[in-house]
Amino acid sequence: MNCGFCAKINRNTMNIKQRAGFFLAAFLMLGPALVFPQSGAQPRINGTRITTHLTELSEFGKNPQGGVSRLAYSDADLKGREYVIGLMKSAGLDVSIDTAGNIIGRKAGTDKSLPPLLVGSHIDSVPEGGNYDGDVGSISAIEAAQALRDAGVSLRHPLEVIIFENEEGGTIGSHAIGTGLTEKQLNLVTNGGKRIGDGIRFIGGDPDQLARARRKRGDIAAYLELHIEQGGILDSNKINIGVVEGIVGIKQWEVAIEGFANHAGTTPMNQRRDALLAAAKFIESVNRIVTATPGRQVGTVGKLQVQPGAYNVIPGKVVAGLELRDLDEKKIDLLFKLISSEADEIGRAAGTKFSFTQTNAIIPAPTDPRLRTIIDQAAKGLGFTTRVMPSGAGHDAQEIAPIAPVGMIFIPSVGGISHSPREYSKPEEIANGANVLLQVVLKVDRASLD
Ligand code: HGY
Ligand code: MN
Ligand code: MN
Repeated sequence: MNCGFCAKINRNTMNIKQRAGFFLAAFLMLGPALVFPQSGAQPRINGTRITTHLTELSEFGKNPQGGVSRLAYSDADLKGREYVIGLMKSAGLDVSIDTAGNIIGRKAGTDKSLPPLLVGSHIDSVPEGGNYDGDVGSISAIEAAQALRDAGVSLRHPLEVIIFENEEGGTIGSHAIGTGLTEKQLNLVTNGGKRIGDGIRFIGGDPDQLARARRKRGDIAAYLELHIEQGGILDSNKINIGVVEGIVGIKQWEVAIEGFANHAGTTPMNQRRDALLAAAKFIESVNRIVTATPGRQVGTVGKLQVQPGAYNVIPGKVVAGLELRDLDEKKIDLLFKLISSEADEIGRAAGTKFSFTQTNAIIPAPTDPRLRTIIDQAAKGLGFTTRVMPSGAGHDAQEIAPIAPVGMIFIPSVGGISHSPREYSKPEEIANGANVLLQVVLKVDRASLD
């Protein structure tokens, strides 16, 4: 052994007590190496490789603003999926697509009795999205598998790198695995214009066999996801790593406002039943009610379709999209009650009628406290500063939370910008997050959670 500590010891002169002390000290010093019985070198993330892969992935669905429009079930999505499948294969993973269309890259573990450890994220984007939301976690999860392979490290658990399909259209792929998709969800039309059921078939899944994609409690040892924060807390406070304590619940409604389409030149102002005017009052009321209630909840009307949509016709019908988010589901339900009862009043006063159809309900999900501790310790062990924080954005992790322990690692988003082509995270911060992810995988693999 060639180290300063050993050089000071003259073993020939040690008595039994001294020898025991020597071996204990040596064990403490070498502990980290000794607990990798299958390992060669200590695995490390290659940050340059992550940057290269992120840049290559950004070609699929590239838009002129510098971001991507890689909507789920589009041709760009399909091409991006082929690209990550190639990376997974290079990392030595056996790739398959489950019946929900999720991509799974698997590496067997050394202990056949253990369930898999899952790491991953998504590569679909919102319309005119950025190059980091989902991509960072997906590419970093593949990089973690590659780093383990490069270092010759085998895990006890099977490792599954998972790229969930259609995260941005309602965490569809992870929902299929966690609690299962309903017929109603399969019939919804996504931002890209396809029925979800048809989209799943388009990317290689089988919507008639979704039960085969479901997993139950005990089937997954843990799910870990690295993601950009998408807010500005880490960046503005110069904190390296966010330890996510929970992910907000998200409820969405399609709001139909029925008025009466009539001639815009001949109908007097006091005889109109203008659906768009009612919609405008509704949008203002959502903002006012959500803002006036104490707490961190948010509410948005982010979608509006006006019919028939002409300069010279009073709008006869509007379809709006309402979304409410909070860590407490009861808060969301209370806000919805206030909003819908004010909508009734607006409707009555404007001669219009509001009706609400709930299109999505993602329940809030706390992360696993043991994983929070492991993430925090792993980050600090690598010399990073941490902050425990909630996630205002939805994530696939919350769909897996009902059936398995989940943990999420955040890295800073510069300026807190996301769902925008201007979304950006620095390469070194991405590499930091990926190294934390890798260390957490190793720690969870060694210790198991239960
Ligand atoms: O909408 C969300 O919060 C997520 O980015 N899918
Ligand atoms: Mn997103
Ligand atoms: Mn995301």
